Amino acid sequence: MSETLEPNAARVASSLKIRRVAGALGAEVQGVRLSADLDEVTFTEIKQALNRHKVLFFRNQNHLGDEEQEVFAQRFGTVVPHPTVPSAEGTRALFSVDSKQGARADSWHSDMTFQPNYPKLSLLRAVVTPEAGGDTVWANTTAAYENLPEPLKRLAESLRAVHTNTYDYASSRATVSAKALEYHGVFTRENYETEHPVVRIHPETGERTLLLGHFVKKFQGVSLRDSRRIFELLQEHVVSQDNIVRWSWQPGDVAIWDNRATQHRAINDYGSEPRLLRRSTVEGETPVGLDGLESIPLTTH
Ligand SMILES: O=C(O)CCC(=O)C(=O)O
Ligand SMILES: [Fe+2]
Repeated sequence: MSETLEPNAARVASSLKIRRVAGALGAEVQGVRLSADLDEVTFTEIKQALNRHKVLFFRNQNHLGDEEQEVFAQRFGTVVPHPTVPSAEGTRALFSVDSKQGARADSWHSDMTFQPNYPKLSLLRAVVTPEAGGDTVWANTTAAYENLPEPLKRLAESLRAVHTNTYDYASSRATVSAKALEYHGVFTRENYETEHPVVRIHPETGERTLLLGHFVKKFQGVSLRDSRRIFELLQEHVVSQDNIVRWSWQPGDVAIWDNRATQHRAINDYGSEPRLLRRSTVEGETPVGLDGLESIPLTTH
């Protein structure tokens, strides 16, 4: 890893404390009050830490309401709404992860990869958390690529995947609640499909990273049956136990992740308890594969 990603230099100038949470990725940042007018030194240090640790956690950000979250997220770039799920009431582009609305997000994905320039970064704030459970886990898709044996790296590099928002949500569930079905209906009310390289080059760190997750429908030029097998083979390397970090939420916590270098999912172990988080997503760049070929939108809107 390049020395320029080390946060030590900037640490002298700001009061940030960075504590790694797991071996593979993830760090808790202490000593900062997130807001739109955060000084440039601290903000730069946060962005450097994000490139290095992939997901950052901030406790006790209870001063952030919906409005403050939205303006802070804008510091990172253009904040984009979800294309099919209406934004939370009274907000410009906040996405509600609300258990009462059937949103459980409990399978591995990167956000909105069914779009060409899917978000580079997501910012999630806990509003209501269950007494126990409802954690979120993230996986490091850069390490997943790096740790593949050479022949599997070559296989991944040769593949292009079709990502869709109308993925087969119900296939891994014995039962699906009426609320979850209704939510899925809204999520899929318009079809978005994009062809992405399976290995993309991260535009900021230059690292290679695996671009998979539950929006993958198939690989181009490969049967559905073989696609499923290849997907499982590669995806298992992403989500292995030694490649993840887990965060146990308290109200006022904020997580910011590099959506180009991670996947995530919620742990659905809190029954009917309420759980509410609010997410901002910041527009990303269209991925480029190792052959220089960009992602291709397969649907028009
Ligand atoms: O509910 C969670 O923990 C994660 C939700 C999610 O996938 C997201 O906010 O992008
Ligand atoms: Fe997500």
